[in-house]
Amino acid sequence: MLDYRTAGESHGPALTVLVEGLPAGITVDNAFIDCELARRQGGYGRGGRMRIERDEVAILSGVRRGITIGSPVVLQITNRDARLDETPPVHRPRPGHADLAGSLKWLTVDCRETLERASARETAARVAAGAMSRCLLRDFGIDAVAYTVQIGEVRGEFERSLSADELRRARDANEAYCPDGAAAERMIEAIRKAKLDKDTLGGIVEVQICGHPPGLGSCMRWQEKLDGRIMQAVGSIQAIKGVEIGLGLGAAGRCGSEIHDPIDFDPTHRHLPSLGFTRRSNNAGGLEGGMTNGMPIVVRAAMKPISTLLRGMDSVNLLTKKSERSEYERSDICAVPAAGVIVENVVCFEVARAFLEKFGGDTLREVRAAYENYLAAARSLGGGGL
Ligand code: EPS
Repeated sequence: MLDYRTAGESHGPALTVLVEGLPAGITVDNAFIDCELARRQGGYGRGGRMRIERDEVAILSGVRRGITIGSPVVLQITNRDARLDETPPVHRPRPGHADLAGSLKWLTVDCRETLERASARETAARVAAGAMSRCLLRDFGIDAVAYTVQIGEVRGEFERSLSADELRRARDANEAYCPDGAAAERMIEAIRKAKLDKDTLGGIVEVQICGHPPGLGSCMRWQEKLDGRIMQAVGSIQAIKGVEIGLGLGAAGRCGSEIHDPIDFDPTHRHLPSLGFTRRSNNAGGLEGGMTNGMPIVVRAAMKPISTLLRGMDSVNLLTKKSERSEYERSDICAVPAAGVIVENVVCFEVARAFLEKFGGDTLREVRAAYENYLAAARSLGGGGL
């Protein structure tokens, strides 16, 4: 099974990620992985750390002459700000960060022991794994694009049905990573204001995946439901507090007749991975019964504001149990644009895992044969020239 594990502390020597289960024969696009890492470092509102780091991936195993050979892949991202042993102790936990919960869990008065691993620095490794999995997905025409929908109270308004390329172009034209350029300016202004107020801002990002076939995931075992897996993957990203698929929470107060997506068949689409079944809307976000239905997968995530505040918050000193303001460590004001990059790549990894569960083989050649075999069988289903 395709899987990954990350290791590394925020100020340790490096972050690593072990990716297991990739078939042999995938062409690894290092430049693409590095580009995703650079995008994650960017976006308006990032702090001083991102001026120090220059995240690039070193491939330590599993790849020969740029092509996977079926063995475990280890990716490494070196930390330039590597000074773990020299970092000072932290005794005043920041509300919202892992500081207090981790100190109580690991029986320590030094929050540093937890925060180094809890830090969102770890998401660089997850992006590297996701981008690696996309080297496979891209071979099958599966594409993904994520963008900022909201920062603070500023919401972007834009056409969601634009092509992935159009969305990417509009998104990449500003530092809020929002396809609505006018809203992006107001988002950036809101981040500037939060900085002056010594405060932080959260927001909402959305990802769309397209080009995948139906039938990824399963309704047979709860562990195989792709919606559940995606929600876990996204919900486990640092600072993410809400995950929605399709209409999400918005479906709860509406009638079934209003929100379910009517089914049509368009023979001119039958050569596409969706096999010709089209939907008049996509409120399900491409997932029904824990399986892809051929429509784009649409996932939204809500990120809380960064928990390290320059102005601090009421807290307690763990050494004295006396009330004090929380610790301030150099931090970001807003990392919502970066969250879009992370969500895009972690969702891709889950899609790649489900893809290989259905079409997996030792080599890319076998995966392709299984994929094409499935599409041919699915197209020959039923009557009416399907
Ligand atoms: C983070 C604190 C900051 C962020 C960091 C997440 O790091 P530092 O304490 O070194 O300034 O910059 O994010 C990253 C390093 C990153 O690569 O995204 C935290 O406490 O979660």
